[in-house]
Amino acid sequence: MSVMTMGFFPEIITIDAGDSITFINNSSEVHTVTFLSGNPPINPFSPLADVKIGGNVYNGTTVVSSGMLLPGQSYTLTFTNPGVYIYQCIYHAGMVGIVVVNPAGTPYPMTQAQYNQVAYQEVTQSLSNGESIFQQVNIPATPGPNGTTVWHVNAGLTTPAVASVQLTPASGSDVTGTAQLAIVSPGEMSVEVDLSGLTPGKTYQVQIFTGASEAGGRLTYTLNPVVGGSNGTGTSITTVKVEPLDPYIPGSYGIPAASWYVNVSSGDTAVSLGDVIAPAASAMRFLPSTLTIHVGDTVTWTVNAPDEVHTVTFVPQGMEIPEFGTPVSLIPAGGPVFNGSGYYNSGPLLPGQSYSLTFTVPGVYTYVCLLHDNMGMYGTIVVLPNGPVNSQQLAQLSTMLNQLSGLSGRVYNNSAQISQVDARLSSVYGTLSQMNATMNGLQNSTASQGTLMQVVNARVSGLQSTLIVLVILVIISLLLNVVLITRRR
Ligand SMILES: [Cu+2]
Repeated sequence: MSVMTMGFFPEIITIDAGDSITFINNSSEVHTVTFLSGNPPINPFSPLADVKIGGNVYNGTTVVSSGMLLPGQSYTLTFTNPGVYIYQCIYHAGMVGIVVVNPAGTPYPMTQAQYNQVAYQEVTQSLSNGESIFQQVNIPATPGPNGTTVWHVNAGLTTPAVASVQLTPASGSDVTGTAQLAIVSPGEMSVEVDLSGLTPGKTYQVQIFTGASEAGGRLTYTLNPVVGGSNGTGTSITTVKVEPLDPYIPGSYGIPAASWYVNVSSGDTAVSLGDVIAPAASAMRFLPSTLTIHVGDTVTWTVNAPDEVHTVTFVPQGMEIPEFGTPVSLIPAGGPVFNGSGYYNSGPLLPGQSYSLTFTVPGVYTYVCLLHDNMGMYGTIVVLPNGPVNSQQLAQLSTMLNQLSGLSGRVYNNSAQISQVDARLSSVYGTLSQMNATMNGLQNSTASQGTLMQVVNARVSGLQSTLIVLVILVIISLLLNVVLITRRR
């Protein structure tokens, strides 16, 4: 998989006090489900991020956290008190969701099936946004020293931090419109609000709250007001200062996937409002994935995603790819000049951070992200010699490229074989469970046969006693007959 989306789906869910929610990690990444309840954020790189905090009941005031949820794992929480609760994944800045808890007995706005539909739409939308990432890769190379070139590679890439919000009428008004949010530079967000159905000459306040439009929240940004024009429309554009999504990741500027809503009001009355839903999608790839350069050139990798951490790691032949988290994976190694062999590692690159290597030896070099190698996050640098390439060098190069494609072919074959084995195993499991079911059935039928036998036995013995009684009766009547016959004589 090359595109991954970051969010909780559905982004907003409304339940009643006493209800439970099961959060399932349906991804290849690790996540947490963490309710901070206004307490300070947890450092994603501290061990506290990985451990479960609190029980499985949330009263709205304490910190509860699932700890590290591996792919396929789930976490269930029961909500005891009405309120609007924001939760997040500690590892992925901006991965935020909302639970609205109404008093027990309040009718539900949606069924589970409807929420599933909303979740499907949100995921589909963000994944199709994600596909567009591959069209945006276009960073020009820049001149380096002594006639060399500095090339740029995106280590992962996320959809632009933008969100489009539909504003729907409230309090019986006719005011509709849209709000467009966009991070325009680190620390700056621009918001354009376009409204119609306004009273000409009237001034409307526009604000962003943290919470959910159906349940209220806390004022976060005040935007420029909108004045109704003669045709009932109006616009305002505001640039506001924003904080990083995660204070522990300074470059994490973005729009949270959920937890904001835009509120248009007249006096104290809300006349139009809408939730900001901005699930981001990331390409878990090095873009461009293959780059051809010349000896002496430099490659600079930059993490262009507010919510991801990657590494750029060259692992020499014969060495196993290190597991992320081990010291060898975390400590930068190799220095700034790549001489064609050996272990080179950027260490974890946070959002906005870069890593550069200058290549001095012609060759074909494959590198990997130690966190996302399981998703196929590999890249290749082809280093050509300077000056004209002779036919022998070209032949060597094509041999190396062939070997490389052979290797990747083998990897694909292996994974295909593994999935075949998986399929066979699951069919064996299926057969086993069928056999179990048959065995159970057999046992049941044996048991019922036993019961039948008992019934038959009981009947037979009943019949036997009846028969004995009958025989006795017959004997008695015979005797009586004999006696009568004897008397008649
Ligand atoms: Cu990565």
